[in-house]
Amino acid sequence: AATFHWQDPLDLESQLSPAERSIRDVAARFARERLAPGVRRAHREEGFDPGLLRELGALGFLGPTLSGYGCAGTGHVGYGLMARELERVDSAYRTVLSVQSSLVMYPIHRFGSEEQRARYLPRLARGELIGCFALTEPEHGSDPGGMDTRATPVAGGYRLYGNKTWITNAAIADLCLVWARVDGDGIRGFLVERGGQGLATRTIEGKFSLRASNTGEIHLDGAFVPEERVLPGARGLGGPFACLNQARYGIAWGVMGAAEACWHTARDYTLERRQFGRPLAANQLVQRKLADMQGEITLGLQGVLRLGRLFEAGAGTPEAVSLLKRNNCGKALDIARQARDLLGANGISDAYPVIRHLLNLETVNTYEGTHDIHALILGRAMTGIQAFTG
Ligand code: TGC
Ligand code: FAD
Repeated sequence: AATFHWQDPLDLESQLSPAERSIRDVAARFARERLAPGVRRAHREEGFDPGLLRELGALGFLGPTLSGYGCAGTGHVGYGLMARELERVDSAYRTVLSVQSSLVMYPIHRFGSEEQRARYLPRLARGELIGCFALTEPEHGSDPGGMDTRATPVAGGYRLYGNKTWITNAAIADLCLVWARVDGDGIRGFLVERGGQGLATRTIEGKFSLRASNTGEIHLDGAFVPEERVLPGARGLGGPFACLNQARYGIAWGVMGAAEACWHTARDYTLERRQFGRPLAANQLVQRKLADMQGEITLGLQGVLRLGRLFEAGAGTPEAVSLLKRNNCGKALDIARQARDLLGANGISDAYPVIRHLLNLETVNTYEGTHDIHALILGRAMTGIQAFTG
């Protein structure tokens, strides 16, 4: 007779190939042994160790779905499984994976020249170079199409003027992919190497969320970018949005890992903790909350698995990505809030991972398109009416 596993009610495990299970096992072990022991301190001290990139690179986790140039060439489901395991420890670690792989390596692979690919991808894949993706500006978050950053043509290239903010890895990146407007030529992607004049970065301090990740500002005051450092294949907003499709897909997997960590913690805690002479888990209200978590996580995982298979068949769509980025982030945030409640006072202590996940998920629900922006993307696809601008 078939056996019911409470952690995996629809048997996700049997839907993975042996190669995918082995990627998952490597990621889970790395997350458990290398990341988990230091995460509380990293969160408290807002610490990020750039050496982590080299370790991820050594595992073949950077740009994993890309082929050639030292990239592993795994499938989309394998990438999703990595994201889930890293985010089971902390969203900051999955963020590193997303930015380097989907937002920096992917555009160079897809839109870059052969010279750009050869120059950057192998070192990015090994984690020797750290990249960042600079789209958001102080006055343009959800509407990047209104960006103010300009690239002015000069002899041999361009000079960049403008400010980017809320950029993951800004202050530690060796290579910044800056999206800027060229008058008469639309939005283009510029590979800005650190070290030149006119580029300054600053860490944003005092975040209550994603504290184990570096987030910063980029100030461009005439930074020179030679013509050969402009991505030749990207024109218009379709360039950055193509990268976001990849990253949002990984996020939809990743947040399920954070949600699972909260669910399992809440289950263990309510089995152990006794009030009114019996375990908290003996109360119907508590069991209902645990069942809600189990249901949403199980469905969310099946959703991203299906989307990964669609991508692998060349049939993934941006709208399907929006559906699962939105659903899974929103559900993960709800689950973290419920889990925090079930832990009572202990729920606000970093002796347990729940409050950290809850705080992190507030960011993840916002970046890469907020929950409501994804609703509007889906609303437009359903009705044919765009409601972004009223
Ligand atoms: P819209 O008119 O819809 O489109 C403009 C052009 O872009 C194309 N396009 C897409 N192409 C590929 N994939 C997609 N998902 C695409 N969405 C749009 C579209 O076909 C069009 O092309 P063309 O050739 O016709 O010009 O543009 P809009 O200005 O109306 O934008 C609509 C909206 C609101 C959906 C869009 O601006 C949006 O998604 N806003 C959210 C902004 C966002 O997600 N920012 C993320 C910044 S990066 C980040 O947060 C990293 S966090 C770190 C981590 O990931 O871990
Ligand atoms: P706003 O766009 O000002 O939105 C504020 C509120 O208004 C939201 O609730 C939104 O849903 C709502 N809203 C906006 N427009 C509408 C509308 N038309 N209808 C209804 N509601 C609307 N960006 C990068 O480019 N690169 C990065 O690496 C990066 N990393 C990040 C890391 C962190 C820790 C954080 C917090 C953000 C990061 N971001 C990054 C920025 C992120 O993508 C933006 O914060 C996000 O796109 C939202 O933009 P905003 O913060 O300006 O909010």
